[in-house]
Amino acid sequence: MTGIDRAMLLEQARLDRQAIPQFDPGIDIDEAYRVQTRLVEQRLAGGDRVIGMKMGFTSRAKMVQMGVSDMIWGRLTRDMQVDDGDRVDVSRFIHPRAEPEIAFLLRKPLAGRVTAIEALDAVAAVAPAIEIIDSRFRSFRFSLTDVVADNCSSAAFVIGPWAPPSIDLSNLGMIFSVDGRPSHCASSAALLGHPARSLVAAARLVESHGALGGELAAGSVVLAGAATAAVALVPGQDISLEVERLGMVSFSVG
Ligand code: OOG
Ligand code: MG
Repeated sequence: MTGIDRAMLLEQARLDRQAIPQFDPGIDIDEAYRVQTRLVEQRLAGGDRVIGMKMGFTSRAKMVQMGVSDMIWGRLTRDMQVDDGDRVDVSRFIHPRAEPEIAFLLRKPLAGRVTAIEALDAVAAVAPAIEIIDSRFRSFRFSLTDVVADNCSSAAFVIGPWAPPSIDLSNLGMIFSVDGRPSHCASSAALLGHPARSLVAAARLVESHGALGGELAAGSVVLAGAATAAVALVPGQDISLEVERLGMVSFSVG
């Protein structure tokens, strides 16, 4: 199967809301990122626009839940963004899950080998965020190359109020709640010891893969990855994340 075939099957699975079996092994990680590029290009051809990047498997909780241990990244597009507090119609998805994250907004471009201090210096604002993931693969079972090709399961994201970048992100409590009851709790330190490390990795990866024009552009959004395991979404739920000092982000499941 060619890369274009894989990209078309994944896009069709998304549009049909119909999960597909895992691909046969046999592509390497670079080829998997090329499939992801093709997959997202189909959406751009329909008028969508890339607005940033998501990191995945940046916490142990996620690696353990999904049985995958390498960091991955995917593209965020404008059509994937849901307004804070909105109702999300989950009939759009196959088997959606939500997970608690932290978002960065960049004020200047970032690429290549940078220190955490340099990465944070490029940040205009930080916010609590929730990612909705929806693997196009049956039962959320995939290999590393499968999930990369599938734009890292990304389906939608919600960003809460932007806060100043001067807030110390090293150890902030994160409470992820369903219907107002805490479901998972974590510290922002669950993200590689400090969420800025996820941004450092993002800058290195875009440049080494020559993706997104080789840099995280000024104005782009970076999701640092989930701090806890993801929660399956069911209509009627209210999903919220409160991050100490950053505030609250939420949506309801319709
Ligand atoms: C892959 C996406 C991982 C994260 O935040 O770790 C991810 C998946 O779990 O299906 O988005
Ligand atoms: Mg995520």
